[in-house]
Amino acid sequence: MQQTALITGATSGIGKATAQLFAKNNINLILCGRRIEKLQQLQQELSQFTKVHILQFDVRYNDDVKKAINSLPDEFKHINILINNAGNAHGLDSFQNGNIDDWDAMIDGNVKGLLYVSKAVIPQMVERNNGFILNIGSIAGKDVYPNGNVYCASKFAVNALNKGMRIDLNQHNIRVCAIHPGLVETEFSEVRFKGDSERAKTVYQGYKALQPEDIADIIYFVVTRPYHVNIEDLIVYPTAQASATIVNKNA
Ligand code: NDP
Ligand code: 8X3
Repeated sequence: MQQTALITGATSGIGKATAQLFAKNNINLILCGRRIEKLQQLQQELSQFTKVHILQFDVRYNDDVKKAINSLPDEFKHINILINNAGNAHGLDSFQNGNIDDWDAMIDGNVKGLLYVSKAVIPQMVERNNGFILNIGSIAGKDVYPNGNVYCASKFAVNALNKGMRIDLNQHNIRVCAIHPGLVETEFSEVRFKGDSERAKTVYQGYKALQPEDIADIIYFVVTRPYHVNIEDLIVYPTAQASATIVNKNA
């Protein structure tokens, strides 16, 4: 049967690479994000391979999330795979110097946004007794690093929600998985450092960081296992990274 995947944060990085790989494997796509022009470009690029529908909304606003998902045309209503990927870090400040707007953006986007989208999609999976939810966590959700405070807290929450979903959705035959990447070269650091490209570049200098396509490959592997196989939790580092704080920049 033709599968349909809804991917949040499809306008760049991991979400975009996943959309590209899914499209080439003939999975129908619902691509979500706030930047409409990026969604339109991707829709144009991928429509040669599969059916693509785009939804522009900000995951922080529950009414917008519900409206967008309720607006899906019939041929996209049946969602088999939900990729909860939208999220970012905002700032890298000590707790005492933290910025409340940054904290709100991370808690609202990375945690509440994931909840809102899941809440909008899960009922149909429960009804069908079938579905796959893949949550993008982070190594920041496994270990706290200096100045990571609220971003780490948001990803610890994703880790907990992944476990909670697994437990509660088990009776409904729904598969749930989290992937926790280390350093991936995307727009992530640009956003974290508020458009300071020079500072963002230094994060990925001196070693080979993971590329978004590396994570997309793993996502595709996980979602294409036979239905009785559920990979629960994967931590993926670049070879040069040993932990949240140890990166060998001289390899
Ligand atoms: P990018 O900045 O490249 O992509 C982030 C995506 O999330 C964009 O498509 C953005 O779309 C979307 N997004 C962010 N905030 C919102 C929002 N409020 N509403 C809707 N969409 C939103 O970064 P990555 O690809 O690296 O990040 C993807 C996920 O991977 C995130 O959850 C991140 O925390 C996680 N991660 C990243 C790692 C890394 O090193 N890069 C490592 C571990 C985890 P738009 O701006 O168009 O709305
Ligand atoms: C993104 C990876 O190490 O910047 O989640 O937190 S890190």
